[in-house]
Amino acid sequence: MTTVHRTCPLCEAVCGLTLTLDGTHVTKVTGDRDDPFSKGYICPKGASLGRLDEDPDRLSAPLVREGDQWREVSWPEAFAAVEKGLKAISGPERAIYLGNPSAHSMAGALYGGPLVRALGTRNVFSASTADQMPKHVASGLMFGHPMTIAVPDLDRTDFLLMLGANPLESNGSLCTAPDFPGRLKALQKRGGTFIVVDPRRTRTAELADEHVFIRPGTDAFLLAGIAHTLFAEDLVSIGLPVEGLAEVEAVVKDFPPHVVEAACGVPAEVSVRLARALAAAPSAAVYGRIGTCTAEFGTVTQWLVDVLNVLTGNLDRPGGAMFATPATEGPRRRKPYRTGRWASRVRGLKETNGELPVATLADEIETPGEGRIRALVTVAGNPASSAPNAAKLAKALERLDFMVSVDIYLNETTRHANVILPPPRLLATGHYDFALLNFAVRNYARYSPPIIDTPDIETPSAEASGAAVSATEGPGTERPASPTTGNRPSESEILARLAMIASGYGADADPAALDEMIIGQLVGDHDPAELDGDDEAEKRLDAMLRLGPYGKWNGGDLTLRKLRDEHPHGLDLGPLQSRLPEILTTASGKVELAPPEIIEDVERLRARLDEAHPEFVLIGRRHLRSNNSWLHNIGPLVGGTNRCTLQINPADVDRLGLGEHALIQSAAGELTVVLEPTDKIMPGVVSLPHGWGHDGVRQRVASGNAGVNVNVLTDEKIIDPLSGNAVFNGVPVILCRV
Ligand SMILES: Nc1nc2c(c(=O)[nH]1)N[C@H]1C(S)=C(S)[C@@H](COP(=O)(O)OP(=O)(O)OC[C@H]3O[C@@H](n4cnc5c(=O)[nH]c(N)nc54)[C@H](O)[C@@H]3O)O[C@H]1N2
Ligand SMILES: Nc1nc2c(c(=O)[nH]1)N[C@H]1C(S)=C(S)[C@@H](COP(=O)(O)OP(=O)(O)OC[C@H]3O[C@@H](n4cnc5c(=O)[nH]c(N)nc54)[C@H](O)[C@@H]3O)O[C@H]1N2
Ligand code: SF4
Ligand SMILES: [Mo]
Repeated sequence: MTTVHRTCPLCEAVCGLTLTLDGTHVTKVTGDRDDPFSKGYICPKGASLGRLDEDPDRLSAPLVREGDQWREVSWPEAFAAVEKGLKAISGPERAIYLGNPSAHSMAGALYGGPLVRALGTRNVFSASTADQMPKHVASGLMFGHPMTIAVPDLDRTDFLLMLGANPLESNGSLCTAPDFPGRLKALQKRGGTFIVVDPRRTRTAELADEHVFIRPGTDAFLLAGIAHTLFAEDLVSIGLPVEGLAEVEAVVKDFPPHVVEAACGVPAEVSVRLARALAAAPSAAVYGRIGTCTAEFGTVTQWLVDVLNVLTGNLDRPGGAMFATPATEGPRRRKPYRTGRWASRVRGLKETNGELPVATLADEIETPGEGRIRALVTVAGNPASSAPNAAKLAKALERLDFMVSVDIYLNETTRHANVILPPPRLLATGHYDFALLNFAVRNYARYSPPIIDTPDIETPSAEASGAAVSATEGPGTERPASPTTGNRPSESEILARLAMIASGYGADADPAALDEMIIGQLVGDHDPAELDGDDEAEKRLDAMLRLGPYGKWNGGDLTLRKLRDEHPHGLDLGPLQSRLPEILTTASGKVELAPPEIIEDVERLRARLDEAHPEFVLIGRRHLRSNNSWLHNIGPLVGGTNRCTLQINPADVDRLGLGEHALIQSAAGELTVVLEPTDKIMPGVVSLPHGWGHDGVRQRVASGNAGVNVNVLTDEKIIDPLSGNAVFNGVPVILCRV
C-alpha cells in the first residue's frame, strides 16, 4: 500500500486528496488534511475518484466508427484516420468545441489555444457560452480583461448576498473555495450574515440567514432596484477611480423597488432592506452565479453585481469582492476589451472572447452555403447533452463529414464521431489548475505530478483484441481488451498531435516542436534549459510559474521544482490583496461603470418591466453527487434514486390535477417527466436538472438510469445578446396531464 496526494479535478473547489494505492489500484480516498487551502475537505465525488479512474466503461483504446460499429485501433492508426478526415476540409469549414473538463485539465489550458489556432477557423465553441460568458463580458468591459473577475472575499466578508448559486451542491463556481459550506458557516460564526436569492429553497438557502424567492430570469430587476435605492438614499460610497457613475445613476432611476417588485416578485421593502444592509455592513460582497448567468439578461445582471460592489465601496477591499493573484498570471496589456470582432455566419451573433455561441453550433452545421461547418473536433465536451436544443444539435452532428472527439467515454456526443481518442487514466496525468486559481478566495498553488506510470486501466477481460463491438452494449457485456496500442499518449500529447495534424504537419510530426516554439516565445531572454519537468507540459508550467507574480524570474523564488518537491500538499500564498488600479486594462485606466453596450441593453430590460409573465418557467439545478452529464456511470454516486425529476410546487400539481407524471412542452420540444412535488420551489416555477437523458451511450450504469434531457426543452433561439450565452433559466413551458 502506498499513499499519494493530488488535487481533485472534478469541480472548481480544487480539494487536495489523499489516495491509498494497492499497486495502481485506488483503495481509499480521503481529504488531504495537510492541504493549506482545503484542509481535509472532501465531497462524495472526490471520494469516488478511484471508481471513476477505474471505470471499466472508460475507453482504453482509440475507436474508429464504421457505420454503427466501432473498431478499436492503435494510436498511429487513429491519428492517421484524423489526418485523412481533416485534410479534406479547409480551415473555415472546421470547428472546435471545448467542454467543461478542459477548463480543469493541463491539456486544455496548455494545448486548447494552440489547437484552436492550428485548425485555422473562427468556428470556436465551448461550454463557456452555456455557462459564464456573461461574467467574462461584463468584467472585460468594466475592468479591461475578461479574466479580471472579482470573487467574494469569503473568509473575511461580513455580509454576502448570493444570487443563483447553490454551493452546498455545486461546491462553488467562479469562486474557488474548497469547503464552501464550512466557509459559509465560519462567516456566520464570526457574526456575519449571508442571504440567498433563488427561486428554490436550496440547501444553501436553508443554511442562510435569509432566503429570498425570485422569479427566474429577473435578478437584473432586483439588483437595479438595489442600486436605485443606494442612490436615492445617498448610500453610495466609492473608494476607487471610476468612470460613468452619473450614467449608472441615470439608468437605474427607472427601477425603483416598488416598480421592479411586480417584475421580479421580490417585495419592495426587501430590496430596500438589502440595499441598506449592503451599505451598512463593515464589508460586503454580492456574488451571482449560474442561475444569473444563463438567463436572458445575463450580462446586465453580472454588470449590476459588480456595480453594487463598487457603489458600496466593496470592490477590491478586504471582505468585499476581490481579485486573486494566481501564480501563473501573465502580464496584461492595456487594450480595451471588445466583443463582436466578427459574427456567426448564419445568425450574425457576436463573437465574445474569440468564441461563437454554442446556441448556434447546430445552425452552422445545418445551413448550406460557403463556410458551412463540415468537420468538428470536440474535447472533453458533451454538447449533444449540454447545449440548448440539444436534440437539434445531435441531429446536426450526423451531417458532419468528419468528427473527432477527445473523450474518456462513448456518449451522446462522441457516438457521432468518426474517431474517438481517449486520454489515459487520471492518476497517470499531472494536474495544475491554471484557470480556476484565477478565481480563488485565497492565493494558492498546488501541482500534482502523475502518480502512476500505467496509463491504462487494467481490465481482466482476455477476449480477442480488435474485435468489433456494437455501439451500445447492454449492461453486463464484457468489453474486449484493447489491442496493443504502443505508448498511450497523454491528453496533452493527443491535443498537441491534433494541432500538428490540423496545421498540415501530419500524423507523424513530433509535437515537441510546438512546445519548443511556445516556450521560446514565453521565456524571452531567460534560458529554457533552466526549466524543469518530465514532459513539455511540465516545462511550460515551470516557465509560467517562474515568470508569474511569485516567480524566480520575477523577483520571487517560485519554480515548479519548489512547488512540487517542497509543497506537495500545496502552497498557501496568503489572503487576497487589493490590486486596483494596477490590474485595470481599460482605456481610461479606471473602472468603467457604464460601458455603452451595457447601458444600451438596460433599455431592453426597461421594456420588460410591464410584460406579462408566462404561467410556468423552467429552471435547472445541480446535485452534489452528480457532475453535468458524466458521473452517472459511477454506481455508488448515483445510488438507487431517480434524481432526474421535475420539482414543482404542490399547489401547481393540485391546480392542474397532475399525477405522478406530466408532459412538459416548450418552444423547442417536449418531454414526459416524473414529478417531485415540493414546497421548496416557487409556484409557477419548475426545475429539471441537466446532464440526463442518456441515450446510445456505452456506459452500463448510466444507461440503466437514463432520465430525460432537459435540453430538449431549452430554446437555442433565445440568448443573452451581449454574451451569446445560452438561456437555461426562465424558459417558458406548458404542463399537461398524461
Ligand atoms: N439545461 C442546462 N444545460 C446546461 C447547464 C444547466 O445548468 N442547465 N449547465 C451548463 C454548464 S454550466 C456547463 S459547464 C455545460 C457543460 O457542458 P459540456 O462541457 O459540454 O458537458 P459535460 O457534461 O461537462 O461533459 C464533459 C465531457 O468530458 C468528458 N471528460 C471527462 N473528463 C475528461 C478528461 O479528463 N478528458 C477528456 N478529454 N474528456 C473528459 C466526459 O466524458 C464528457 O463527455 O453544460 C451546460 N448545460
Ligand atoms: N455536484 C455538482 N457540482 C458542480 C456541477 C454539477 O453538475 N454537480 N457543475 C459544475 C459547473 S459546470 C458549474 S458552472 C457550477 C455551477 O455552480 P452554481 O452556480 O452554484 O450552480 P447550481 O448548483 O446549479 O445553482 C444555481 C442555482 O440558481 C438557481 N436559479 C435558477 N434560476 C435562477 C434565477 O433566475 N435567479 C436566481 N437568483 N437563481 C436562479 C437554481 O435554483 C440553483 O439553486 O457547478 C459546478 N459544480
Ligand atoms: S468539492 Fe469538488 S474538488 Fe472537492 S472533492 Fe468534491 S468534487 Fe473534488
Ligand atoms: Mo459550468
